[in-house]
Amino acid sequence: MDTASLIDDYFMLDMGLTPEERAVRDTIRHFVEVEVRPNAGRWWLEGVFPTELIPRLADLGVFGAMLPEEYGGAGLSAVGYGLIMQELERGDSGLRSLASVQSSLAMFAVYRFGSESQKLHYLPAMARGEMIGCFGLTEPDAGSDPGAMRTRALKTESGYVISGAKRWITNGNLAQMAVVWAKDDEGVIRGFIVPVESPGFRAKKIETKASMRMSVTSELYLDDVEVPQTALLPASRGLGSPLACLTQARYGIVWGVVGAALDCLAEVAEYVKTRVAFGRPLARTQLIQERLVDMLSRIVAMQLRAFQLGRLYQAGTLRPPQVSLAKRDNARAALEVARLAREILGGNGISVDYGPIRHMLNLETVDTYEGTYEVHTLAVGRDLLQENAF
Ligand code: TGC
Ligand code: FAD
Repeated sequence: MDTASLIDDYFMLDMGLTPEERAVRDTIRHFVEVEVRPNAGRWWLEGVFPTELIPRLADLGVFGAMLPEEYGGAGLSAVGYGLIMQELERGDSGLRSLASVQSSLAMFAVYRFGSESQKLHYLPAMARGEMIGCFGLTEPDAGSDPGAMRTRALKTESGYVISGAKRWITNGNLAQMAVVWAKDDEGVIRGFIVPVESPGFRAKKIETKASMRMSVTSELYLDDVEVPQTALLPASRGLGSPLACLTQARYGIVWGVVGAALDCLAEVAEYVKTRVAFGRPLARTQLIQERLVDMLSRIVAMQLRAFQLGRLYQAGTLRPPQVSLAKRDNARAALEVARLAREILGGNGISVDYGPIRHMLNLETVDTYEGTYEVHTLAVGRDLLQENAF
């Protein structure tokens, strides 16, 4: 077997996939290889998301892939969805982020907590990529502890008036609709669908990022935004509602980061075969081999976690703390793989002509968002010991 095939599937997990899962993975992989990888470095440096990819991603069935067909989804398995995330993140974490937020956060929030008319109005249009969503939970002063949010949705005769600010919101300036989490008059967290053209709503792109540069990240300002009663996601109630959405997105991240790590290892494995130092290729050097094997070992562990999580998801037995442990460990392992890859590339490693520095800087975000390493450590600690140490 060639090096590239060995890297992709050292433990032959492919044999556990259905023909549909393999087909979806291969289709997205081809798309990313041809349309994304050659341009990713440039897009990342320019700090733009190539919006022309959105209809292409929709045509490939990426958005809401797990949702039922009546809502525009493909009814894909959890493993199939995970493989889509893996292949997108092989291209760039920012590409996977756009898809994660659209599918697992915005669409999932409507699917899980919305009324039937909200589902029929939003989900098919979002699956077609005609409408992009964002998910406003984090605030300038409430990130790890979203229960401390200050955004308020006060009841009026005809609906609600929402005031507050959200920060670090993926897709904020690309979106046509925002799922905004706010406390009602009783202090209970509820979800609202806010069209971005609503008077008083403003999104401002954050321009200073040295990570996730291909992803659009924004601040949202809501200055007395009036929304009708029909904007409320009626089944949302309490912090558990946004957290249920996060579990979906974290599941996707567990798979996604495998793609970034695979891309890093594949690139350096080819590089060391031809890069000569001290009269021989780096590949014939023990310390270099050890590093590559360490990277492979981390990737295999990441893949095993992702596959088993997918099986638990499909069996209906997945518990949020299991997702926490896998998100924590896969994001950190991918970051370590990317750092090793960058190092092995030497001076070339700091150029976006090669993938690892871009993946490495992106993965600093992935390690932080959707719950930091520490937050997930404490979530698992609480599960293990039944003691809350937050
Ligand atoms: P806690 O008492 O634990 O929970 C409150 C209620 O929620 C339930 N719950 C969950 N439900 C579903 N999934 C989960 N993962 C859940 N975790 C908890 C829980 O059972 C409880 O329900 P009930 O009925 O008893 O009320 O709440 P806490 O205040 O102690 O907080 C727990 C903590 C710290 C783990 C939570 O606040 C947390 O996860 N913080 C991290 C915040 C975070 O991850 N933010 C992410 C923002 S979105 C984002 O980053 C998008 S990036 C996307 C991209 O670009 O790809
Ligand atoms: P803080 O909560 O201020 O934490 C700072 C540090 O303190 C962290 O290291 C943390 O682990 C540590 N810490 C906090 N509490 C404890 C404790 N009890 N014990 C030990 N250590 C602790 N949010 C959204 O709602 N929607 C999005 O679409 C979105 N997209 C994002 C995109 C990007 C590029 C980024 C960077 C963030 C995004 N986020 C989004 C926000 C993200 O989820 C938060 O940044 C993250 O949850 C951490 O919150 P914080 O930045 O406020 O850090």
